[in-house]
Amino acid sequence: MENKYLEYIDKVKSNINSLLNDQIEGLELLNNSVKHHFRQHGKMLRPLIMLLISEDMNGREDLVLKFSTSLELIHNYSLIHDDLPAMDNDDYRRGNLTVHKKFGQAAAILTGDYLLTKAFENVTDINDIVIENPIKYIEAINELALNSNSKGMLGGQFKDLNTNYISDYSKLLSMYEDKTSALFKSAFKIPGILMGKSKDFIDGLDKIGSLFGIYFQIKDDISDRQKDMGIGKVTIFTFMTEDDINIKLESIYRDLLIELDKLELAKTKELIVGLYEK
Ligand code: GRG
Repeated sequence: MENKYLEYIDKVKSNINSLLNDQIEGLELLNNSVKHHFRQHGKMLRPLIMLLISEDMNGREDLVLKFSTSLELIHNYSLIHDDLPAMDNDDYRRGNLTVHKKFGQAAAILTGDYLLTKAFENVTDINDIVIENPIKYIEAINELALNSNSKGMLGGQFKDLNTNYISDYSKLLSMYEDKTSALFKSAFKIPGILMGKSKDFIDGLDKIGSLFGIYFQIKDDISDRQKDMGIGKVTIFTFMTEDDINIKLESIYRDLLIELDKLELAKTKELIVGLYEK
């Protein structure tokens, strides 16, 4: 991985470590569960994308670091909740026991809630930054909230629960767009919002987030195919043959690169090409 990427990832990790270091008497279980979950960080794709988009536009790294840290916290909350027995019921996450397996379901629910709330505590703690355009700053927070909530990730998870709803490919896409693309949309759009880019430009970033998330989710369906079949989960394989899925993926990827070129997002494009063409 390029040094610049590692540098960005290290900055987000160090932000996360210092933010989640509340030493409150009586909350040892919370400290332990957070420490356990973050023993292994993820790929940090969402913060990395946000920081590269900002670099492509000569945005302010300090502001975007704050938002990218919060975005990664929200992503981690969703994973902890998604692993619960009432959802995906997974015993392992990133090679370690899931939070509920190690500390129980109540601790896992509350740890997820803690990360979600901490994300908004972090972006609204403005002591360490200078905000030149408070309206745009609030719009960026709103974007993060919208993409996390019922018009975004949480809504997608509810659509996923509603098996009657996913009756065809377009409904599946609408669920993927919410469940998976929404947080990526935050990654692509927030730097543009903070910089006060035009509506057309932000719409372009939204489209890129949507395409990237769907591409990412279909790839995930392909790698989890056997596991998903075993539990009868509705995925893209429910509606399409493998050949058609590959054709679809290629066309989404082509469109994604075209949109990145249109907005001259060269460094972000380089990351994506590096991820999928190696
Ligand atoms: C909203 C209550 C509530 C729960 C959240 C929406 C949700 C439940 C979970 C979504 C998690 C999920 C399965 C998303 C699909 C996308 C996906 C494969 C995420 C994994 O993301 P990576 O690969 O993970 O970026 P790392 O480990 O690298 O951070």
